[in-house]
Amino acid sequence: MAVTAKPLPPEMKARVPNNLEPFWMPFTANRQFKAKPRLLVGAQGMHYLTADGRRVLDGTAGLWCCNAGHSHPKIVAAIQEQAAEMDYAPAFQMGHPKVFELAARVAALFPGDLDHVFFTNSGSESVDTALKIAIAYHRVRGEGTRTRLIGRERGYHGVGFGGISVGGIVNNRKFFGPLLSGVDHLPHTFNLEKQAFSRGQPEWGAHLADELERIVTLHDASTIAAVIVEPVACSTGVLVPPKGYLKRLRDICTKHGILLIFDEVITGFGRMGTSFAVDYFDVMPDLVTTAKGLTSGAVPMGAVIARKGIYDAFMTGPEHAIELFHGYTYSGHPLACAAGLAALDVYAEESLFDHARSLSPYWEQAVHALKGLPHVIDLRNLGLIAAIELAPIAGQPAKRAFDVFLRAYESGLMIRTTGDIIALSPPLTITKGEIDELFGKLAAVLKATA
Ligand code: PXG
Repeated sequence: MAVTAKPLPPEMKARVPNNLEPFWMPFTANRQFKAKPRLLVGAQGMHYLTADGRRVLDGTAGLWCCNAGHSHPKIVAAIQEQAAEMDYAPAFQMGHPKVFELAARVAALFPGDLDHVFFTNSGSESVDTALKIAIAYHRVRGEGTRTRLIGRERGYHGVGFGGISVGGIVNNRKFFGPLLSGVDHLPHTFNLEKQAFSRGQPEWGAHLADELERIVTLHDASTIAAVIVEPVACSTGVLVPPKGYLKRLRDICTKHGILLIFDEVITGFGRMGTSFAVDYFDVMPDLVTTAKGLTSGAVPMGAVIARKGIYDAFMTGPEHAIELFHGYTYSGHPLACAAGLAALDVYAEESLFDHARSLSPYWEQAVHALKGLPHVIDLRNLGLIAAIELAPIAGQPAKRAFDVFLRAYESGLMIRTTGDIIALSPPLTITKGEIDELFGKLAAVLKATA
């Protein structure tokens, strides 16, 4: 489909800034961007509208977050109404109805006794919150020696000091000093030789969970508070867990009294075709971190979901005493709660998680049809997530994928890249026709890329 440049309506033109310098852009090549900006001025459903008047198909749900599609009228109305009714309510020692309602609705989406919900404003805050809860949980139960945290290589858990400490991305770590002490890492689960072009979960690699036994032997279980992993490691290029791997991690954690934290900031709220990866893999963690899809990206919000036993362990001592010394000014912000409630309504009313599940075989076919195209050395998929790994240009890592990103954007398609890996994660509202369009555009760009 040709992308035609339409003149922008005057009210949108007025929004295009004339000075790009003051804004220090996050995780962005600032100088490249400011020399050739890519400004988005509108979003509707599956598309962005660019400042030069083009419609761009959103292959990434913003940054893996706009699961209900953009500017959904129901979510928009809920935010507008809430802003007019009550802008803010103190988060400490006060409450408002919607925060309790949203907590109950979120908890109801989880199986078993994942019953209690602590609100944050981002995935990074959710991760720091979960790590702190894990350490404090052991302490309030009289096991204060359990302070170590175990993450995983190639894990992404946001950018707080906790998240980068347990995370496994060298560039996110090496500039920022010694980080948290007492952290160790599991090996990541990706092996190109053994897993290339796996459809869904790879057969090879469950044994890598046993590395946790080695770490426990090294440090002793009595020093370890928690293990945190993304059920599917998304940001570092969609590393799909080998069959049986997560269950094995669960068993080892249980055996040693270690809490298991699933970071579901991306995998939550339908991305896998189930409510959460917890359901998809049928593995029960002790804590779950979420954000992004909780409000369909419309207002910043995160949440940590804790099993009943964890919450209950804190509910001791005098009744007037604060049980957990942690929280944010904007925990459970009314606008975020309104957006969250509306997003959950939309997910249910439009059966978006089921829609994602029923589309995922079609998605898988479309992903793997790219096999044989120039530079493609691996294809990976699960739920409505995919990665296309490209061979790097010799001596210029990440350059080829970035070129593909720029060309795709010019051709009317938004993708994400990390290193030489392209990641895709469209809004869950995508149709078969739009999947065809997405992969058609991407294939054309790959063919045209040196
Ligand atoms: N945990 C996980 C698993 C994430 O994916 C965070 C925590 C941090 O969330 P906040 O809201 O603090 O950013 C994330 C965020 C990408 C990309 O393109 C991924 C994220 C954020 C931005 C870009 O892979 N993941």
